[in-house]
Amino acid sequence: MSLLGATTASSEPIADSNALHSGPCTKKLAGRNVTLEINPKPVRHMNDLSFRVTVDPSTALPSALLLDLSMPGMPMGKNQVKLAKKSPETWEGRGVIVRCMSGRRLWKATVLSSDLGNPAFTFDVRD
Ligand SMILES: [Cu+2]
Repeated sequence: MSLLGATTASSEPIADSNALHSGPCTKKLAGRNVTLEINPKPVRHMNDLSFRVTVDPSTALPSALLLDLSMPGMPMGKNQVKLAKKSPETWEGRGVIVRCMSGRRLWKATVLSSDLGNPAFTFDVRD
């Protein structure tokens, strides 16, 4: 069965940060600015991706952070990218986003850190 041309259900969540395709996206949480940048752009499936999280202020954070990649409302298997501290305020890691068999493209990247309030960024992934 081909899923090409499948229409998007109106109940499907909408990306809040297609800005990720053109530049970094920032959230203010727990008194800090948390910025996610994904390269190369646009973000595509099955591509070797670089994830960079910048935190300001960056005090009292661990030397590694975990970035959880998921699809809102759909179990896709665990996909977590370990982000290593590269400078006093940046953490970086590499990962791949698989193509969803349903044809949906909305993904969510959550920085798993209670210190940061677990900031989440949703974005569409291009073919
Ligand atoms: Cu999926």
